[in-house]
Amino acid sequence: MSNTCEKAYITTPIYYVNDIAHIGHAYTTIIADTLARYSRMMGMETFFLTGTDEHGQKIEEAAKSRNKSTQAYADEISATFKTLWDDFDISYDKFIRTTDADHMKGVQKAFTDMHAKGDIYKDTYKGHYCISCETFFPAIQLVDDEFCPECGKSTTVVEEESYFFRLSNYQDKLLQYYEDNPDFILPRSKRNEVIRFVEGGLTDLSITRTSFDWGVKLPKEFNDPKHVMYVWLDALMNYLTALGYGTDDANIEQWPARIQLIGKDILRFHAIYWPAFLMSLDLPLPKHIAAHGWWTRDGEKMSKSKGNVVNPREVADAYGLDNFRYFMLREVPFGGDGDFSQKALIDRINSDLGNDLGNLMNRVIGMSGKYFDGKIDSANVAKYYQSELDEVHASLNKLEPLLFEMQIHRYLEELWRPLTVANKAIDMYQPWTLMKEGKEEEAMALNGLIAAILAKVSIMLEPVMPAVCAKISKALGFEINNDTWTRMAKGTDLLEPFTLEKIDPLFPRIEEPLLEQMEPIDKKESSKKSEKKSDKNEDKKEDKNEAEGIALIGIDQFFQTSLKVGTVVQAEEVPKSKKLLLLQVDVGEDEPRQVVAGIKEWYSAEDMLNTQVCVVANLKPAKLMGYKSEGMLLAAKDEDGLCMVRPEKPKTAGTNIG
Ligand code: ME8
Repeated sequence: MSNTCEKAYITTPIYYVNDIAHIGHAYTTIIADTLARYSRMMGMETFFLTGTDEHGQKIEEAAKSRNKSTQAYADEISATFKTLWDDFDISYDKFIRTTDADHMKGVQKAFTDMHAKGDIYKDTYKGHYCISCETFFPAIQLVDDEFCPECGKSTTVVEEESYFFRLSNYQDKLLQYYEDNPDFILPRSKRNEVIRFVEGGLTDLSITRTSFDWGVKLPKEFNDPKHVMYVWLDALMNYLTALGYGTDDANIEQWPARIQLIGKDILRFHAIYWPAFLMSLDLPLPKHIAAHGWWTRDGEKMSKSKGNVVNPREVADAYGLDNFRYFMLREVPFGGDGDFSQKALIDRINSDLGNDLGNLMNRVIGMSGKYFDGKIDSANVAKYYQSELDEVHASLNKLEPLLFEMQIHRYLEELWRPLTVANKAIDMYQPWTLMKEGKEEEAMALNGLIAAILAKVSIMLEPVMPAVCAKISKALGFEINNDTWTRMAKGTDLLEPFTLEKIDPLFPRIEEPLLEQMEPIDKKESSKKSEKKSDKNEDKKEDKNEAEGIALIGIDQFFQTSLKVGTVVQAEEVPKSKKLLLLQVDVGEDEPRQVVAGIKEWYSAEDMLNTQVCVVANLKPAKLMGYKSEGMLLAAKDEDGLCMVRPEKPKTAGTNIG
């Protein structure tokens, strides 16, 4: 029985077929799969879309370099994605390919409709094009006048006749939309980036190419056969054509999407171009565009040339698919970057899964087997353990919003609380003591409590770890479905009396990395090796840093921090605070930033006014004593007190430091 009939259309990006899938692709797909599974469990009409993006120069060139026809090459790589998702039991409802005939028809219809609306015109385009990113960049954005600012590869100058989409017409409408729908872009920290970009001014978008022909042709009525569609127009439209847009409209009522998952690399396309296209087509916008962060491997960017790309199939085969899913979703706050290492994965498996969940299952199997022939009866749980039940239900009630606000790591964190309650209850009430004291009813109720907690947790964990949770629920004599979700996870029902089935340990302990060739260079190893280096000074420096606990970072990690010169244009005390000053700091933007600084013990508001400071300008905003703080000031503090770090000579507000 379903208690809701809302629709949930959930999408992943469609992946380029220029390469096979790695853990980044698996991450996006696993998050989407988790959301789709949860939506189905709660009775929503769910449609989950994934697929492959197969047009464009990049694919044409990848095929050529392998001496294959472009279509044959696209077929081959697309199939590797599909097989991987099938082997991973990804619960997609449709796998779309942009070479599907229906998709191409839909893209042509969109082109015709946008043109009829007056949003498409023909002109000449001259610009620097990056084939790898399939994007034009203005000259000022290029690195050393030539290289792509996104991927660093060489760009080519392209001058060609092109059709343009009037993106500039949508600048105000987009800004209004972001303002009216603060949750459109998740996480919210990413929203500001997009707003700033749009505020910077949108130029019209070139949406056709004549320099190659592996793409969707213009509709016949345009009589312009040398043009093919820009891959991003083609690709973004997949979210609509998958529902039948432009052909049979079979599932079109699924639109708008509830959540469109993407990596942060393609946020601009999804949060600016895509809504503008939809506005032009008079269609509603998706509820959320959710952008996750980037996975690295042992701290380094993954790339084929470095040979450090993590193959998701290899990891899942070695460590278990569900364990891999849990690790990816638990390890990184959504939106943040994550690092893959076998050590981190093993820690999660042994600790969260083995110690907390698996061990609890073993304990309840052991206790019920020893004292009650495996029988479990929940009749008296509430009589003896109401406060534990209340605690468990309070945690469970917090979960659902966390999932749909894309705080999946917090969802899992909160879901672990009931397990702590259960483990604590066993330690505190000690079933063996209860039995010795002849309190059988109480001991049985304790078993009932533990089994019920395991059942409730397994229901809510099922979307993340479907196979493991199926094993748990089978052992506990129930099935995970909309009915049990409603009664036991959302509601307070406990398990019907049942006989516990013995199962093998769910998470055998892992003592060492299971994938030899993936073994990261161990720190000790690297310092051993470095002893052999002739440059001993270099070694000493490294050793010193390590001894002082200073982690070494690469220059690109340093440049992830935006440091700017700021001028304090207003300063006052935060009422009732001994430590805080409220500053307005000009960092060269339209408006000064508000910064709450804990410096009042050393600087008065007057001291700070009209002085220059160094500001960390890309920190997530935080609230301090109810005041929003949009940056941090650099200062140095020792036993003599604190002093601000300032430019030696006055500098224009907003000047970059680095
Ligand atoms: O961009 N960490 O396709 P793509 C995390 N075809 N996620 C990663 C990742 C990493 N290291 N590497 C890739 C395209 N991803 C277009 C999309 S949609 C209309 C068209 C994930 O094959 C992440 O989701 O380059 C990213 O957005 C996606 O793969 C890009 O896949």
